[in-house]
Amino acid sequence: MKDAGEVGRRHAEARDRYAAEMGVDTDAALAALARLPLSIHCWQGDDVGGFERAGATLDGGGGLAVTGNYPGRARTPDELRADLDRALSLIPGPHRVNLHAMYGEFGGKAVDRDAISPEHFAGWIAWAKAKKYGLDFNATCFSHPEAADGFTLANADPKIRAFWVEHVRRCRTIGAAMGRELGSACVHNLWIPDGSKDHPADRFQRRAWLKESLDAIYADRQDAKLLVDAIEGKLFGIGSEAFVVGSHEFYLAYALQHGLLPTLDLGHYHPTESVADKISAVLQFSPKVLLHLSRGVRWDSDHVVVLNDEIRAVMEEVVRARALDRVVLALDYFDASLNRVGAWVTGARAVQQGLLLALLEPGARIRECEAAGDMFGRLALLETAKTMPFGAVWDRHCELQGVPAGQDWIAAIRTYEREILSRRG
Ligand code: RNT
Ligand code: ZN
Repeated sequence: MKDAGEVGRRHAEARDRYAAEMGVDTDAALAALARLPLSIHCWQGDDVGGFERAGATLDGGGGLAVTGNYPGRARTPDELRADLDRALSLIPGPHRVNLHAMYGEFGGKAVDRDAISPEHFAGWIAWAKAKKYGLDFNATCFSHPEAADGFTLANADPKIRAFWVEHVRRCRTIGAAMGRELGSACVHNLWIPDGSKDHPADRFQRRAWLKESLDAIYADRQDAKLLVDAIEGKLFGIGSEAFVVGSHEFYLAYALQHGLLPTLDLGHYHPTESVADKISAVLQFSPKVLLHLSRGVRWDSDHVVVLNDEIRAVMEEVVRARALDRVVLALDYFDASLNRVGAWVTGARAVQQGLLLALLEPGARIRECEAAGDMFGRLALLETAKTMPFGAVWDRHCELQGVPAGQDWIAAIRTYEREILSRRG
């Protein structure tokens, strides 16, 4: 641990420089950062396996590819919770944990997706309550025999559509129960894999079925104080290269028409398309937007998030749009080739650092330049902002939030690996 005095001293110096050179109040930036929760996805901890069948991992169904076989994957709910606790102790708060329906605790019984209920999540809710975490939730419409032909809510078979409608309806009830128990609205996000490898003869009918299924699902009224609904579109997946039923346009239109949040996943667009640019467009029409923070490498590969230009641009747009209370931030990636607790912490801290950088941007001054037509001034200010002592402000944030500053979190993860993860068979 860095000596507290040193972190404070360095921050005091940085604070003076930000105030004098950028017209930025670092304390105000830290206060804003400390208010914004980040929803941590449980599925990085076990390679999107879940607890329905012992030792299950993603079996292709769903177009999500998890690669790698690094030792230490969580095999039980208790292991996953312990790993999450360790990760969250190294990530500045406030914390939320994002669960998928496949992570229910079924006590060794086979409980199919159309039969799950809040009791199967009692262990998660009790844990979250004790630890003061919020919970978010997702229906799991993949890795299941009824999804084997690649279609769920847009399946040609009405019985299969009804099965998945029932699953998602139950998931929304479970989400509302989480919201009620924890006193904080649960965000339920719906993503389905439906699509096809090659060009279908009839795109229209598939989308009509999906619309019909969604209408049946969202006809159930849930209290907005307990449950917030989001829907996530996508461009393509493995096995759905030519056609995805739930495309961006489909879900954006549906969300706006029905008052649901559109979910924008950083991996779900053409690689040259900017998700950052979409934020100020969508927020003209939707009160809020859910961001799935991920990192594509050449494709929607779901690599661990790092502090790259894309993350920075997204966070800049959130801050510049004064939309900090209009975005829901959630991690969404899965890399099985490295220490999974390290993957969580690396990505979460990168997101928060991107947000802090954006909050430390000399916003008022660059707007003045822009209003005066001084484009050189705007560019030059943004460039000089890049060499400001951002790290000193970040370390102060960590200290204030009671998590390790600097590099100390790396050693904590190595210790956990030595003592816990490496002992798992
Ligand atoms: C898939 C979507 C979706 C999933 C999670 C596991 O392409 O991004 O959000 O990653 O639900
Ligand atoms: Zn996603």
